Amino acid sequence: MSLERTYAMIKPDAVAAGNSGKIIDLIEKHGFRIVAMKKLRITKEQGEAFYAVHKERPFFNSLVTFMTEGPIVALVMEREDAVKQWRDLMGATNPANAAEGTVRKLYATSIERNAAHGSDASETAADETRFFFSSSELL
Ligand code: 3AN
Repeated sequence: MSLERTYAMIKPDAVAAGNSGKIIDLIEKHGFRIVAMKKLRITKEQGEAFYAVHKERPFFNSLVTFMTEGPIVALVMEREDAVKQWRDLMGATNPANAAEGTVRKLYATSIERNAAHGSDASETAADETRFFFSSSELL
């Protein structure tokens, strides 16, 4: 299988709790190459645009408020089967259902404050990457 890229975020809860380094360590230990990485604070407008697919969901406003409450770490990462491998390493959306050893089992505190984001498909990963990074930042 060929190399694939995915887009990841370490969410404000995990950054504030001082867990970003541990999550980056897990990412590298699982064979991902970090292509790009930066710490930033998402604006309300960016949050609404990024999560536009969830606009009609009851948790939309709360999700945008959470994602803008403090800095995140945005990453582009590469390995074989990257989209699925990162989603497996993150674990289930609800940490109550997340497998042992996953990022969300280790560091999430609720279905909303769930420590990490991962693209759901290669095409989404490309869109989400463009949202946060210019091509010259992909190394
Ligand atoms: P995932 O991040 O596992 O792909 P999505 O895309 O269904 O899950 O949800 C995006 C984000 O919305 C989640 N990471 C979580 O922060 C939030 N979220 C999802 N479902 C709920 C829910 N039922 N209540 C509150 N927040 C939710």
